[in-house]
Parts: sequence; structure tokens; C-alpha cells
Amino acid sequence: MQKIYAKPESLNKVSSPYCPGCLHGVAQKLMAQALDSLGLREKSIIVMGVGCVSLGRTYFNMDMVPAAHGRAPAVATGVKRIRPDRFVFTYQGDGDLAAIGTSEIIHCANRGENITTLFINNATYGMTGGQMAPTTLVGQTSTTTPAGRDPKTTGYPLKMAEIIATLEAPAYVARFALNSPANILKAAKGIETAFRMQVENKGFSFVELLSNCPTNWHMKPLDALATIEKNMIPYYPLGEFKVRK
Ligand SMILES: Cc1ncc(C[n+]2csc(CCOP(=O)(O)OP(=O)(O)O)c2C)c(N)n1
Ligand code: SF4
Repeated sequence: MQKIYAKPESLNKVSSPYCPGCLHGVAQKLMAQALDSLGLREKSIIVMGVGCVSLGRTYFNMDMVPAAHGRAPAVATGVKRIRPDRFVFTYQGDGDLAAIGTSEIIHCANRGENITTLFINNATYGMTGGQMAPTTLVGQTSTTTPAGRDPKTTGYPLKMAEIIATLEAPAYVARFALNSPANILKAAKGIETAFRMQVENKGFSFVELLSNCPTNWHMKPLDALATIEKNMIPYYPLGEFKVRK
């Protein structure tokens, strides 16, 4: 019988470590499918951020380097410069990339390092129990903004894809959402485009994925998907912001 669907080779055959309805697993499957289809698994090195992203360490079937919180782009820079023959990418959440690691991602992007960053924006610090992230929406409640995020005291949610797209060096910058089959298909294509940029030595590529955290948003999984559509996408528009030809 012809096999038409299988778990990507780039993922181990283990059960998901994620909460029910969490989209980290979807993001990781898309990344794994892109690595499989480009034949990159055996030369890949994933540099893991800290947070629920790092639960994926049991999942990925490839070489892996854990980085301290926020430092993945700096670690990936070192790995890629020493081993330019390897395919190097970081996987980071919004606390990791847009708070403690803002400096690392901006300078890595600005240097145009030939690596790829996959950025999960779930508008919260998931692993540590739902504190405000730089991407938490105005009015959104969190353990550190129980009355809702107020920009007067905490500023506005950071649009990382737009910020990175203003830089000269990056080759590919895009934002997708993981809340529906149609959006997941677009994200899959975008992740593959980003990976191709590195393969073709075009420089830094960055994909932001709008995700969820049903546990800390205190929502049922379906309500969390609807919240991405209703609240996140209007503030974080989807699309490709920069594509090097
Ligand atoms: C230097 C340092 N400071 C703080 C922490 C605690 N910490 C672990 S995960 C995390 C937040 C992760 O949130 P995010 O990056 O949004 O990822 P998510 O869990 O939502 O996927 C924090 C603050 C740490 N591990 N190291
Ligand atoms: S805490 Fe949130 S981000 Fe972490 S696994 Fe659970 S749902 Fe996903």
C-alpha cells in the first residue's frame, strides 16, 4: 500500500510533551516537514531557546544545542560560523526572543547571519505560568497585569517581524498564524522559504508564528484558536515583510 502520510523523520516517535491544544507541536511538525522535504535533517543543528519551546528537545531527531534564555541567536552565530556546512536554526518564544534576548536577535539579524529563526508569539510567558510578555496585547490579562496590560506603564506590544524587517541585512521576514488549516498551510510554505534562504546563502531569515497558550490564557483550545483570529491577527498582520530575490 502506498504511504501518503507519515510522521516526519525529523521528529522522534515520542508522545507530545505539550498541553492539550497548544500549537507548539504544530509549529514543530511544520519545521520538521520542511527539513525533511529539503533533505536537511542530517546536517541540521537546532539551537533551543528557553521556555515551552525547549520541551521540544525530546521531539527533534537531529543535533541540538541548548542556549541560555534569549541567547540562541548568539549561540547559533557561533555554531554557523564554525560549521558553515551545517543548517542552523533557532526556536524561540516571545519571552525568550523579545524580552531577555532582544539584543541578541536584533544584532544577529542586523549582521545578516546566515541562520534561520522561528519565533513563537503566544503573547505570554508560557512555561513560568503566564506573566506578561513584550507581545502581550493591550488589555490582555496576565499574572503580572491582572487588570489587563496598560501601555501607560508597560508600553505597547512589540511587533518583532516589522522591527526586523526595517533592518538592511535580513533576507526573509514573515509572520504567519497557526490557528486554522488555511493559515497552517501558508506557514508551512513560509517556513520552507525561510529555510531555503539559508541553503542558498542569502542571509538571515525570520518567521514569526502566532500561537496560543490555552493553559495560561485560561481558555479551551477552540476558544484559544478563535482568540488568535479575533485579537492577535488584527494587531499582528500576517504576510511576508521582506523577501530577497
Ligand atoms: C536567565 C533566565 N531568566 C529567567 C528564566 C525563567 N524563565 C524560564 S522560561 C521563561 C519564559 C518563557 O516564555 P516564552 O519565551 O514566551 O516561551 P513559552 O514558554 O511561552 O513558549 C522564563 C522567564 C530563565 N530560565 N533564565
Ligand atoms: S504552558 Fe502554554 S505554551 Fe506551554 S505547553 Fe502549555 S499551552 Fe503550550
